[in-house]
Amino acid sequence: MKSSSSSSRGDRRLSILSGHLAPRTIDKEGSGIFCSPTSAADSVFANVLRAPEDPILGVTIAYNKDPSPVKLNLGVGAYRTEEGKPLVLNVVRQAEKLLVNDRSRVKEYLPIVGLADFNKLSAKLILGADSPAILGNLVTTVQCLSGTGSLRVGAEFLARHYYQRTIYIPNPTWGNHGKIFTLAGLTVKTYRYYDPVTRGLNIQGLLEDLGSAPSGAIVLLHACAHNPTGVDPTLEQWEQIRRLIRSKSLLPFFDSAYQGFASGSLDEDARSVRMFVADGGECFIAQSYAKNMGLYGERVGALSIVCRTADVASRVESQLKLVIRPMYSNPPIHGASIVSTILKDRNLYQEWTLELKAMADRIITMRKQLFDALRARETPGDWSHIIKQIGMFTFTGLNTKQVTFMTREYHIYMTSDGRISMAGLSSRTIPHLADAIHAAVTTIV
Ligand code: PGU
Repeated sequence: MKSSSSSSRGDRRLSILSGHLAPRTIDKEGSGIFCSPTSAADSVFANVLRAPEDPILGVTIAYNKDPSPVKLNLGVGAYRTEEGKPLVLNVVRQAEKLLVNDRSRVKEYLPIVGLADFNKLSAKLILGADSPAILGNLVTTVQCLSGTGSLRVGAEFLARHYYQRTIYIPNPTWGNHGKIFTLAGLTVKTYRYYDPVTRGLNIQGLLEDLGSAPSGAIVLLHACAHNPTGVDPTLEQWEQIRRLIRSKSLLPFFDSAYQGFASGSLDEDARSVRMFVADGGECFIAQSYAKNMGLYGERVGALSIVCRTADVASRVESQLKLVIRPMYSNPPIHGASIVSTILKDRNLYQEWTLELKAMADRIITMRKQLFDALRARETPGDWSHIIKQIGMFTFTGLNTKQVTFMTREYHIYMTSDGRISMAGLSSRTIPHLADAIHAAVTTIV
């Protein structure tokens, strides 16, 4: 970059002042922008405000700064072993070895929609191998950047091609949902979901709110293991929700970030989605392999759009490409290759289901142990929701002040809404957490 002081063409420059910005000099002939010698106050970004940390990922940043040897991170939803370590699944290591040893593999660009095998296998995984929608070519699937990227691509497509701009998301929901859909250009509204009194589903409120949504509105549904509440509808309640959604021509958009993590069974956890696909109506599904294959940082996921005809599905796909191409051109190859290697090999697939079940079971064991530990301490309150809730999280009911207290006094890190990641616990750390919860609820109201 040229510096204005070193140039002899100062007379040919136009000086501008924009708001609080420092003066800049612009070459009249348009050959470039020349910055003045800098001090922090002169920066063209001097008026940029510091943004707060992310409410979920920021918890890890705070945790990393804490020197305490007893610190515990229950913020981010990431699986840990009994030893408190991140886990790379055995099948993932095996698939990676196969990939490395296969000299025919190259690092060329993938197509805009990603790896074809991966897309087909992902649709099968969520919809079922014998799904009539797949057999009839009614589904278009594109590989995206994990669950978040899949949601965003779906949202951008809807904002461009769908007549209704309003999306209803549950209250509460994963903190990023509102931001993803708003930035894509949709209007976000909420529907009642959780009842803090019963610590269960507010089915009445949910049906009322969706019942008064405008025809065609989009509805975000968590396929299973609702984040943050751990409260899922029963199959009968799903059926009620489905009937209402279809009768009002609402458009379901499933977020499936925890398939296999709720019950330990991939098919069981896909039942809600399959119920909606079986009725022949349209439906969006964002899948993530972050949790169920432990591929967090590989950013591997898929967006499937189930349409009414094969022709519509292929036209939708052609437009998805126009969404993706200017955003990130095409997705990364490695994670999707791992997933497709596992999904298409009978033995690896079988081994994956066992490893997945073991993770789900360990989480369930942690629920039981935490519940027992609180009972043993005679901690005031009914803690049965710890064993009733499903998936990676417990929505404890602890308030922000109690959470702050637990972080300050016990070095336990969690999101301020009182959500704890059960996957971050081990038999060794449960007594510490139970002591902290006991102290929090008996000290702070
Ligand atoms: N949808 C839901 C419901 C989620 O809980 C998450 C991750 C995602 C989508 C996105 O996951 P991807 O990694 O993009 O596949 N939620 C976790 C992870 C941390 C975060 O907020 O991204 C959580 O702790 O809530």
